[in-house]
Amino acid sequence: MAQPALIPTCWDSSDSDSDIRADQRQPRAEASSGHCSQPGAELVAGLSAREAYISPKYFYDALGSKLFEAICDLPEYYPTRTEAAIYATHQDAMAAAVGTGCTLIDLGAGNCAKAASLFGALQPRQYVPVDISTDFLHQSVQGLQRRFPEIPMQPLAMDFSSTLTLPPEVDAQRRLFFYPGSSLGNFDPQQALAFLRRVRSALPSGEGGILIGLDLVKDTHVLEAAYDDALGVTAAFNLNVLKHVNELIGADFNARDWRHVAFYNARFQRIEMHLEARRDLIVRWPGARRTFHQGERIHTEYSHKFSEQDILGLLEQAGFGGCRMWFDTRRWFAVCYAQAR
Ligand code: AVI
Repeated sequence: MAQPALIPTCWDSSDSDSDIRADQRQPRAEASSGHCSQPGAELVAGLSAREAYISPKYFYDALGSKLFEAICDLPEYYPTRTEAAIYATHQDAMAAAVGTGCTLIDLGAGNCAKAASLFGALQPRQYVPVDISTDFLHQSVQGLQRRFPEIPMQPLAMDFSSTLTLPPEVDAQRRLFFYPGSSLGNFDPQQALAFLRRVRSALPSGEGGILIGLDLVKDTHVLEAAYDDALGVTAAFNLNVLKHVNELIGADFNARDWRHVAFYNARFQRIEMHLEARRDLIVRWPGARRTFHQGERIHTEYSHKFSEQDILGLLEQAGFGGCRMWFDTRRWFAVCYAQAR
């Protein structure tokens, strides 16, 4: 899920530098939604909130995208290779369920590798990789088009988390939305449902569907190791967001003052990632500053984990039916195909 570096445009500034007092702080907002149109305003709102937060979309500057690729290679981070094994093992059964000749719409395509691994089985009539990162997308598609000259490709650079209005170049027939990687888990449950409903409304009734990869609930030690690896790559990925925020809004975070915290919250079935202040400190950005006390945290990401029932319930509520699921041998990860009802 590569995302572009965002450019600071504006921030909510006060006339003078002032500490943010508890009674002035905003309520906790949904961490993974970009509900402010400007990154500066959104970041300042998050840093000024009573419980500070930074949306996980700010992980993905150039270095963050490389660190995420490195995470996918870590021995502890099982989701990427587990999902790939499910596609390798079950692609014929998936093609039998989906049928060949679909319009394959790949949400958050990145390097397009997961979708490409299914081209042989699915034989799509058109491939539509969608990603917010224009340069990365066009580079990936160029290489892919050379390997698969017979498949028409229509890359779309857009932020599909806010809209799924597709241009007329995207074939309306037999659309299959592909959403791998358990990225749905980075939304809050209500946002996840709203997102699936948007996907559903981009499909005509009774035609087309979604193929989605989701990480399953499992042993806490396995989950926590995946988000707190021995080499500290996930810690670097989390801390890198501070460097990116400094670039975006001119803040003066020092990554050395913060520690990576990741734990499984069983009540909400989610990994939570935070950055915790190592000492009392002040962070400044143009127009404001904030005191963080030792041990105070900035929330950076949720990664929800699902049961089979959660997946079926979510898809059902979003207007999908006829679900088929495939698993790896340990049942750590699920790939689900569901049709538009
Ligand atoms: C992109 N997303 C599905 C990853 C996840 O597992 O939630 C992001 C990630 N965060 C830390 N490690 C990986």
